[in-house]
Amino acid sequence: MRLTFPLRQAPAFQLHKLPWKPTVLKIYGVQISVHTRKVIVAALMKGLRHEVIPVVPVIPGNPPANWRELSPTGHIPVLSDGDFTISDSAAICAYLERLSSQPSLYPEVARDYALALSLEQYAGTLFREVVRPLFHETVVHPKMRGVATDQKKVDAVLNEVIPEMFGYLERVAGEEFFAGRFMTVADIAVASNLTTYQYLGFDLDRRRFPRLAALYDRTVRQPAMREALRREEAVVASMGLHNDFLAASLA
Ligand SMILES: N[C@@H](CCC(=O)N[C@@H](CS)C(=O)NCC(=O)O)C(=O)O
Repeated sequence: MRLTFPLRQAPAFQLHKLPWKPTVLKIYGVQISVHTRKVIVAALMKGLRHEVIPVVPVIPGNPPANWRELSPTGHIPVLSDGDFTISDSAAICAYLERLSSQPSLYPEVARDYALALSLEQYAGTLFREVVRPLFHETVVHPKMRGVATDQKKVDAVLNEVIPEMFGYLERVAGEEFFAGRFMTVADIAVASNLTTYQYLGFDLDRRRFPRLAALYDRTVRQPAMREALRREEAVVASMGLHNDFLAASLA
C-alpha cells in the first residue's frame, strides 16, 4: 500500500490581506502639542514608521486648505494611514493599538484598563483647564497675537485649578505607573501635559507632589518618551521655551 500524505499548500503571502498596510503614517500636528506628542510616543513605542506634518492651528492661515476635512474639530493631531484619516489622540492611539498590539498602550487587567482610560480622559481635562490657558496666556496672546498676558487668569490656574488637579494625580500615583507595572496611554497623556506645562516655565512642585513628580520622571525615561522629547528639542529651542527641568528628570 502506498501511503500518501496530503500536502497542504501554504497560502501564498498576500500583502493586501495584512490587517494594515506598511505605509508611513502621517501625523499632522506639532511636536510640542500635548496631544500630538501623545500620538508620536505611541507610534515610537510600537515602532510604527511615521512622519510629522507640521500643522499649527493657533496660527491663522497655517493649516492646509482641506484641514476641516481632515480634522472636524480643527484640533491637532490627525493621523493618516494611506486613504484612512482619523482625528483625536484617543481614537488614534486605539487605532495604533489595533495596527500593532505590542507593546500595548493599555493594561490587560479590567480595572487597570478602566483606570487608564479614565486617566487619559482626565489628562484631556488637565489640558483644557491648565496647559491650554497657560499656553495661551504666556505664548499665544503675548507672542503671537500682541495681547497682554492676563495675570489674573494665570494666577487662578496656578492657585485654584492646579492644587485640585495635580492633587488628584498625586493621590492616584503609585510606586509604578498609573495603571499597573508598565507605561500606558494614561502615563503618556499625563506626562505630555506636564512636559508642556514645564516648557512654559511653570514648576512641577516636587515637595508638594512628590509621587506625581517621580511618576513623571519614570515616564519620560521610557525609551519612546525620551526619543520623542529628543526629537522636539529644536522646536523647543526655537520657541525659547524652558527645558532645563528635563535634564534632572531624564538623568
Ligand atoms: N480631544 C482632542 C484634543 C486635541 C487638542 O485640544 N489639541 C490642541 C493642541 S494639543 C489644539 O489643536 N489646539 C489648537 C486650538 O485649540 O485651536 C485630542 O485628544 O486629540
